[in-house]
Amino acid sequence: MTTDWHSTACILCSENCGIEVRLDGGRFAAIRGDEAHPHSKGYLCQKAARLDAYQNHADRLRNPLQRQPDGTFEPVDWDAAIAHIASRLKFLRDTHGGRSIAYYGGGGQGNHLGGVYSSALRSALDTPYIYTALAQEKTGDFWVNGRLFGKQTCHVSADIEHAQVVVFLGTNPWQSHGFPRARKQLKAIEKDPERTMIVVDPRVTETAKMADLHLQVRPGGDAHLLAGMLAFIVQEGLHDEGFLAERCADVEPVLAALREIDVGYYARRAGVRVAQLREAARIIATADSATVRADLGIQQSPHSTLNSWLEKLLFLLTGNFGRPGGNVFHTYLLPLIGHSPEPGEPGSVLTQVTGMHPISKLYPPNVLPREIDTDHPGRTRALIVDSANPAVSGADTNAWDAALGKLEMLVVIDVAMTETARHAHYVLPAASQFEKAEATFFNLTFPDNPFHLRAPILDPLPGTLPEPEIYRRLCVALGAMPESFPILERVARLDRRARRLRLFPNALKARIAMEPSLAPLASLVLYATLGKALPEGLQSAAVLWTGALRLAEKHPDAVRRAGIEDEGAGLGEALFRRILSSPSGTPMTHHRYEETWSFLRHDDGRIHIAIPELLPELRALADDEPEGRAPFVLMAGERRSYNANTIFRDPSWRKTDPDGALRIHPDDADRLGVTDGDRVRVVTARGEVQATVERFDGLLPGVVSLPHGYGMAHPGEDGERVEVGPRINRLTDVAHCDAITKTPFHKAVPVDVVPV
Ligand SMILES: Nc1nc2c(c(=O)[nH]1)N[C@H]1C(S)=C(S)[C@@H](COP(=O)(O)OP(=O)(O)OC[C@H]3O[C@@H](n4cnc5c(=O)[nH]c(N)nc54)[C@H](O)[C@@H]3O)O[C@H]1N2
Ligand SMILES: Nc1nc2c(c(=O)[nH]1)N[C@H]1C(S)=C(S)[C@@H](COP(=O)(O)OP(=O)(O)OC[C@H]3O[C@@H](n4cnc5c(=O)[nH]c(N)nc54)[C@H](O)[C@@H]3O)O[C@H]1N2
Ligand code: SF4
Ligand SMILES: [Mo]
Repeated sequence: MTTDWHSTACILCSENCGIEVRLDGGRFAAIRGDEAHPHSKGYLCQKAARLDAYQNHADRLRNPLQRQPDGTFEPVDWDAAIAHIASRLKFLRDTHGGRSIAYYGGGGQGNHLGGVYSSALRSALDTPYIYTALAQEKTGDFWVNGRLFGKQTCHVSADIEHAQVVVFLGTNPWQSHGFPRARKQLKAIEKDPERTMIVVDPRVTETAKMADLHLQVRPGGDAHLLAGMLAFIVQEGLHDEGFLAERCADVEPVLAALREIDVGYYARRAGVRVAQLREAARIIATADSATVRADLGIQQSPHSTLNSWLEKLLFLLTGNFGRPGGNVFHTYLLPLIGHSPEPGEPGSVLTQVTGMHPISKLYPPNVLPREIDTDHPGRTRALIVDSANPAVSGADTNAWDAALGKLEMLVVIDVAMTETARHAHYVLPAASQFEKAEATFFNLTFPDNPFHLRAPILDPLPGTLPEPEIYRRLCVALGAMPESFPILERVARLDRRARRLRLFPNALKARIAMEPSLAPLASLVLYATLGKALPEGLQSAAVLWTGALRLAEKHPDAVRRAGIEDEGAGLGEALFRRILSSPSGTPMTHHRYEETWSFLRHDDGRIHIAIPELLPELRALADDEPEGRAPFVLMAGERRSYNANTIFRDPSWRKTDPDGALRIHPDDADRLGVTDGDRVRVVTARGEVQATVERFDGLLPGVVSLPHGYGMAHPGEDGERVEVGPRINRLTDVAHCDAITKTPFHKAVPVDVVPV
């Protein structure tokens, strides 16, 4: 065992807390929080201790695999696999057009560095289609941001640390986190008599138990609740007229719609007492500062996109934006998302079968099974999946299984043999996130925003490759780029030796001017040139250079305030060097609050409060009926102590809840004649799963809950693969989703529960 501690990060949720690992051969002998990490400062939750179950388990991939006619997989060498995949994709592109090919994923909770290079592959394949999990949860939020602030990249986060009042809307940060050192911050708010926590959740969650005020909304009732709160604020004159006049446009249509609302009726429809609704609204509107943090509870439930708008109106109408303890914009080194024009505007490419438009450049997983499983000549015929497992995580497993089976070419790039990989023609083994350079782009904080480039702490498992190298080889085999760039490589090495990139930028420009088809592949050109001149193991960091230059150019003062010093273009270089030499991460920007206004992208510099497409849906709430009565409403996908998306596949990592229990109200359990440990069938029109009962009095009667992150198959002791826990998307239906974004309504699935 080595006694050295190696700096890296936990990869199990968007926080990517800094960790230090002590190794014993290839195993993680000990893990502790990294005090030097600018974001997490030593903080960890219980899941990080189990990371060895990600790094070392029976289903790690060690070879490219090719599916045989009988459905088994045989190892093939990398060159043969790359050559065959490229020739097949080239054939499909040249015969049916690039739009017959789609890409899915590109990064999970912490591995976003490789995905950046995938844009080069998409460009070589001539496809605009990128599907990701983000487009089944956050695109409603992004779309609303585009309307309010001018661009879908104007992402908003919550300044929880400095807020007097914090509102958690459909999120349980005690389990899911979603902001730095979540449990510590929750405890600090709970203890402080000057601060108030408001939780909106149909369930008595760990977070709700700490709240000053818990609004136990009925599932799917948030649009009524939020509209009711906003209406109360406007009708009582508690909205911030000064802020609206100074900073906003199109205010009147929104105020007019809110003035019409019967607050008492909306409270009843939401399932909360009107006095409680009023109290919550009054606290938010009269606080020194208030911030709203929302997540899946309002995003993956009925009225998803409308909910995202109303959620933002809550902090906008009360003036809690762009100031300490409110909601704020933030910087990024490289953006996770882009901006898509509206359907019909130039540059918007619809999907060919369902006619779906992109939001933030992303296409929603909910339409993909229908894009594949059809005779339509424009159907998707080939799919490349990287870092995702839609056969488990996509809504409607039956639809996915059928669609994946129809593809003419499915390539899965993963560290493990997944349920999606089982359908693949080729499975390509990636080095794990501890065996290559990695980074998260989930850096969403303001006024301080850090960045953490992680160096590999282990050699790649023999037979595996990092994703940028896989993409480079595919692009070379497709004939889209040369195998090497000898001159650029030499220039990069010389420059790096002189510690400053003097000649390289112009040499790169000249090379691309000579061969303009390389421009969209610039990330891979950087990888193949500058990357080789970077310190050992950090080749994939090459693309961060452009991010650092751009960030320093856009926000020079904020970069300097983060402690990075140099002049002109040198500032970006200095930031890049700082990133390369900070194993525990580094601050990258420090802003002043008044500077948030410079992030706004509307030409008039104002927030455009009204969203014409959503006003009718807001008005229609007045006579909107709850969805049809099934015996139960299932919240399909709770975050608990021992789930972490589908990242951990080996079930031995769990200390509790080994098979992902169905939580059910005791009265309902009694009525069904079941008790703790009994097995039940959960049934919908799309399928069924079995689950173990856990009586849970924190649920409303008639509402049941199953966890996310179960149902993956893992080899048992006899080598036989066994599915562990409920594979909940057997129950969900691709069609049960938001009209604008196609985000699934996972939090309100009508089900029946039947004793076994
Ligand atoms: N432990 C753990 N943490 C995780 C993950 C994980 O798998 N495990 N996954 C990560 C990912 S990818 C994400 S996106 C986040 C998600 O993080 P969260 O959104 O916080 O997690 P969930 O538990 O899915 O849902 C949050 C809450 O919504 C409530 N809810 C259900 N229906 C409704 C409703 O109609 N209205 C309201 N207001 N609330 C409702 C649920 O009771 C639940 O407490 O978590 C991240 N963190
Ligand atoms: N019913 C229901 N469905 C849901 C949810 C829900 O609440 N309810 N939650 C949804 C949400 S919010 C999300 S974000 C999605 C998440 O679902 P997905 O987008 O499918 O992502 P993950 O489950 O994180 O899967 C990550 C995959 O990446 C692989 N991986 C890990 N490290 C690496 C690496 O370094 N390289 C490569 N190439 N692969 C790697 C893992 O082995 C795993 O197969 O699930 C969604 N599905
Ligand atoms: S799961 Fe999330 S909060 Fe917990 S240690 Fe890992 S990154 Fe941090
Ligand atoms: Mo997510």
